[in-house]
Amino acid sequence: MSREEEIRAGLFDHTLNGHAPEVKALTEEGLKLGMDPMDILFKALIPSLEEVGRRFEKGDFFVPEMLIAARAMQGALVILRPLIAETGAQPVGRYVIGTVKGDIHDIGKNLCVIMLEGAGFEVFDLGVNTPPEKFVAAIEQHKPDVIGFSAFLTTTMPMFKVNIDAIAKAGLREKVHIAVGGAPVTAEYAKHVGADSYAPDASMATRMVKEIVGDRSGSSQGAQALEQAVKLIDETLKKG
Ligand code: B1M
Repeated sequence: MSREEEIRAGLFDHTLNGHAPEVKALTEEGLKLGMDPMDILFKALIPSLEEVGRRFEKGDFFVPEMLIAARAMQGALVILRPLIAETGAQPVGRYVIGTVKGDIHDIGKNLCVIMLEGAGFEVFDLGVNTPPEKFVAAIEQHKPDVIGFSAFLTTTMPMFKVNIDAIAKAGLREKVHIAVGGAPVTAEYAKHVGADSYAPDASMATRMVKEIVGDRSGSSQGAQALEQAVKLIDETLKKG
């Protein structure tokens, strides 16, 4: 096994077991060896978190285990994010995103942020548990091309409709494209609540939004990273 393979396996195991210092150290070592940040993300960290979810469903893991695994991964994301984000280029568009009220999951949303930044968007991240009025205020303040809502629980998905109604009530509905996503969300549900688009994952979300605002970034580093990410995600998903 090469050192790179050992690092991928180590990242998978240590994320699964919530060993944050080891995840951080291996991420740093991998980067020093020249490993691609996208490779670290999509071939080690995300598959590990998917395994966490499977174990939670089976009853082998409980909330504390999910939490420490997520924290361990977040530590790696902090290191990877600036490497994926594009620097210095003219933004291709503005994007406001947040996890809806009542929902504190943020890893999937953070991945969307990383990918969007990587593709050249100026992103305003409102964080988790975001109330409708905060989304409305962000549209008024930042005048984004797109606003994105993430929901990760079946119980918080109805907040999409509440947010959209609040945006309409503020007279802003025609001014912004509304995108939704998150693990339990479907295209049918998105349509049902009146969203403009739905994407199943961060790469698709980024691809769609680039089409919406028109890609003025050419073949920038960020755009190339995005294309690479799309390929890696597709591969990861195909493997299951
Ligand atoms: Co929670 N949790 N959790 N959890 N958690 C899930 C989501 C769950 C599926 C686990 C399970 O049962 N298998 C389940 C939800 C079931 C359901 O409603 N369908 C669940 C539950 C039940 C809960 C609690 C209720 C548990 C409890 O307390 N009894 C509780 C709720 C807390 C709350 O929010 N109010 C809870 C808590 C937590 C932790 C805090 C411990 C932790 C979150 C830590 C954090 O995020 N900082 C946690 C975790 C880690 C998970 C799992 C294991 C992993 C989530 C994750 O990060 N996935 C998750 C199980 C799983 O997903 N297999 C689970 C990886 C991430 C890359 O994927 O989030 O799908 P995902 O994001 C994707 C896409 O969804 C998409 O792009 C992302 C990247 O490709 N996407 C968009 C996301 N936003 C988008 C927006 C877009 C477009 C695409 O456009 C705008």
